Amino acid sequence: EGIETDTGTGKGVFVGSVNLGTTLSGSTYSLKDATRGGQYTTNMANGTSGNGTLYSKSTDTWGNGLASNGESAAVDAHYGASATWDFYKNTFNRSGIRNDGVGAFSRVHYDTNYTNAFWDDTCFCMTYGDGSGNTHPLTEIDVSGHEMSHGVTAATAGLNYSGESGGLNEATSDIMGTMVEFYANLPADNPDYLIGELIDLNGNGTPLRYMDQPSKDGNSADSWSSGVGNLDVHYSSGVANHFFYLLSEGSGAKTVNGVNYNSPTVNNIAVTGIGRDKAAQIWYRALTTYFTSTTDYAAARTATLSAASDLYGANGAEYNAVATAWAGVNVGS
Ligand code: ASN
Ligand code: ZN
Ligand code: CA
Repeated sequence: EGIETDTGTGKGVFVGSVNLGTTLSGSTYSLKDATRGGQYTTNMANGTSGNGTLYSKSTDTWGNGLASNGESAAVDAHYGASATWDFYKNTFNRSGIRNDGVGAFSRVHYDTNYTNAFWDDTCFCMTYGDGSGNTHPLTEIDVSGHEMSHGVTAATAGLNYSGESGGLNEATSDIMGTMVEFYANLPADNPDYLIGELIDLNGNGTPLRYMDQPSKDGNSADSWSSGVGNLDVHYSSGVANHFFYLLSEGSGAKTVNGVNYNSPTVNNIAVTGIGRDKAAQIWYRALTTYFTSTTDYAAARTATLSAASDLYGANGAEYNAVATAWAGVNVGS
């Protein structure tokens, strides 16, 4: 019996109706994508150990958009992995998380009432819980991009997950997760500079994090101060998330894709954005060329300036915008 690469269709909880990379083996279709390093998606069926069971069936139509249909979260996860693969390949010519052509697999329905998602370098896999009440899975696309970007950071800079380097590690995941969301540009998930705006982890409709003004979450830092490295890494990340927003879009009030932002700066420093695509190139080059396990905010400033100089010229508009955006979050020379 033959094995062939196919294109299935699915309807996820958050991605809406999408095409999926699948495999037909004999008369059985599975969520396994040979075109992207063999990435596949498995069902943990509320378990917490092992690799789960590959999603397989006799038709190539998956999920119905409702969380009550267990395939719907699998559609989100499988599509999120494919969008993350395509984003890194087409934006940075990076072939997979380790740039070795090997795809990661994704596990859904991990545990019961599990309100998190995580990357694990050991299994080289992505895992999603079903959220509180097992009714709203954590499978939004910016979460997929966030978690898999932890794998990219581990394979490159290796930023230690504590102190200021930990904040930079988390921010790298928020930045690249957001870029994956913009790359996918799904009608069902309007791209924005908010993290996890659809999964409702807070239970009141608010996102987990806000890149334009991180303090809106009640915990994150908008700008650098000497104690910022003592915060949880998901809050010290605010400094770099804010830097990235400012570098992309500039300071003050702005509407992007119908979403209103307001990004204040230290001392009302005016920042003119260079666009998210150039900002992402600068961040990725800094991450993969200059950041190390112990990079702190001052070193991240130097690294991103070097990256901007490499990519767009010394003392060009992009270089100067990097300097101004860091000044706007109180990271100076
Ligand atoms: N979802 C969390 C994160 O990526 C998991 C963790 O604590 N690392 O930050
Ligand atoms: Zn993270
Ligand atoms: Ca988002």
